[in-house]
Amino acid sequence: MAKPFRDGRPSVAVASAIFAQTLEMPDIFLDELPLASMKSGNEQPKRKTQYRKNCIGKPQRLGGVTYERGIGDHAGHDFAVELVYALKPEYRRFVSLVGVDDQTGHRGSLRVQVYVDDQLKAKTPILHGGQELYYFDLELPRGAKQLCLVIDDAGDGYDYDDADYVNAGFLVSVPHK
Ligand SMILES: [Ca+2]
Repeated sequence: MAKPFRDGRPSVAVASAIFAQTLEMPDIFLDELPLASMKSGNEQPKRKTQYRKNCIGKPQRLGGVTYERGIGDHAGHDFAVELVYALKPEYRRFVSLVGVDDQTGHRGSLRVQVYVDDQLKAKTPILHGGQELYYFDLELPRGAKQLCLVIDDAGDGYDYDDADYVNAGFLVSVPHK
């Protein structure tokens, strides 16, 4: 079984939801934290990030697996959607499984980038509905102030670009290696 890397490089892609079951759970979940800010172009007034649901308020499902914890959102039309979280000193790592929600019926395509204090730390390839998932596991630099998740439509329009971040959040201690 491959192990997710621990050193902050762009994360490994995973092909199977079974792999996801072996991943480390965060100590603090994104779905229990407030958004520090959000940028979503001119859709700002009507956009709403979903907590413990996909972007239309249904259970989050990736690769046939339903996840209880996570956030759901949607790529924007010709603009990137940015979700910003404030970091606390005790946060050591950010982890998240990312993919296109199963409700799209294998449609949709998107990319996710992770920035820490405006510096790109990790990014997915183009993720397609019903296909690959991606796992972020990155070290947070000491003193980092904010984490920003950026979703874009992968350049082909935003239809069915339903992004799930599941088992997503922060670990507050360094794991044994
Ligand atoms: Ca797309």
